[in-house]
Amino acid sequence: VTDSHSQKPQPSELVRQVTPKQAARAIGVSESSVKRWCDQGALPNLRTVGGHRRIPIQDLMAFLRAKHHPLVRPEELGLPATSGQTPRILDRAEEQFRQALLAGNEALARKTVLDLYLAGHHVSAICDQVIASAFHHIGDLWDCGQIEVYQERRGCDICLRCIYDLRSSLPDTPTPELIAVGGSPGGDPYLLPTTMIESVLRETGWQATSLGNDIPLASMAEAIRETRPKLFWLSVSHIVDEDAFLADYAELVRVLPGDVAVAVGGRALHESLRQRMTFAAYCDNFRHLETFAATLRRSLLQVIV
Ligand code: B12
Repeated sequence: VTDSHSQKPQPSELVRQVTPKQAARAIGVSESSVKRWCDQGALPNLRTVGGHRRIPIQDLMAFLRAKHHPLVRPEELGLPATSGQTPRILDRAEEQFRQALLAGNEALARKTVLDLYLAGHHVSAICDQVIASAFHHIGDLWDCGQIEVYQERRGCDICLRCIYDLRSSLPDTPTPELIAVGGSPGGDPYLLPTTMIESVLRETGWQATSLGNDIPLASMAEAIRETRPKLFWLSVSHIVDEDAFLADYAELVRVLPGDVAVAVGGRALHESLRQRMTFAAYCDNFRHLETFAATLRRSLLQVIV
C-alpha cells in the first residue's frame, strides 16, 4: 500500500481503497467514528507505508451492508451522486430502475442497484426482480412501439455498468479453488444474463468468470480445459440453428471432465430442446441457480475438507 491515494475519484469506476475521511463522508459519519471502527476490528483496513489507514472498498461495502447503513455520498467512492431516495423494496425499485434506464439516468440506475445491495438483498434477487424484470418490461414497451431502439440499447450499456458496480462491491471469495465459468453460445447476442450470473455466483462463494456472449461451444470446451472449473453455466437466449446447437452441445458434454457440473438456463431453452440435452441443473431464474450453486459448493467443500 502506498500513500498515493489522496486523489478525488472520478464518477466512472469504484475506487479500490479509501481513507477514513473519504469513508466518513461517503456514509455521513465522523472521521473519528470510522477510525474507531477500524481500530476495533469492525472495519477491516490496511496501513500505508506511512502508517495511515486505508479501507478496501469491498470491506467498506460489506460493513455497510451488514449494518444496513446507507451510502449518503456515493461520489466519494467514485459513484455518481444522485438526488432522491432509492426505494429499498425490490418491487418498487424495479420501476425506478426501469425509468432511469429509459431516461438515460445512469447515476440513478447505479445508485438504485447499489442501494438495494447495501440494504442486504441478494444479488440474485436484485438481478431477477429488478434488472431482469425491468428488461422484460422494456422488451414489451419496445414491442408495442412505445420506446425507441436507442433507449433499449443505452439501457443495456448502463445496466452493464450497474452489474460491474455490484461485482466490484462483492468481497473476494473465501474459496478461490471453486472455479465457475460460463457464457452464451455462438450466435447469441445477449450479454446481460451471463454477466449477471458471474456476480450471482461470486456472491455464493464461487470464483466465477463470465466468458461473454456469442462463444462457439467448441471454444467454451477449450476454456473449460484451461480453467478446470467445477461449475459451468450456459445461458441461452437465442439459437440460430437448433440441430446444430444440439450437436455442438452433445460434443461439449462428451469432452467435459467428469467433475464439472453443468447448469443451463435462458429464454431459448424450451422444454423440447432441454429434453435432448444432458445437464446437472436447469433453472428458470437466478435465485434457483444460486440455490443449486450453494448446494454444490457445500458438497464440494465437504470433499475438500
Ligand atoms: C436487450 C435486448 C436485446 C439486445 C441484447 C443486447 C445485449 N447486449 O445483451 C439486442 C439488441 C441484441 C436484441 C436484439 C433482438 N431482440 Co431482443 N431483447 C432484449 C430485451 C429487452 C432484454 C434481454 C435481456 O437481457 N433480458 C434480461 C434477462 C436476464 O432476462 P431473461 O433472459 O428472461 O433471463 C431470465 C431467465 O431466462 C433465467 N436465465 C437466463 N439465463 C440463464 C442462465 C442460467 C444458467 C440459468 C440457470 C438461468 C438463466 O434467469 C433470468 C433472470 O430471471 C428482451 C426482453 C426480454 N423479455 O428479456 C428483448 C427480446 C428478447 N428481444 C426480442 C426481439 C424481437 C429482438 C430482435 C429480433 C429485434 C430485431 N428486430 O432486431 C433482435 C434479435 C436478436 C436475436 N438474434 O435474438 C423479443 C423476442 C421475441 C420472441 N418471441 O422471440 C424480446 C422478448 C422483446 C419483445 N418483448 O418483443 N435484444
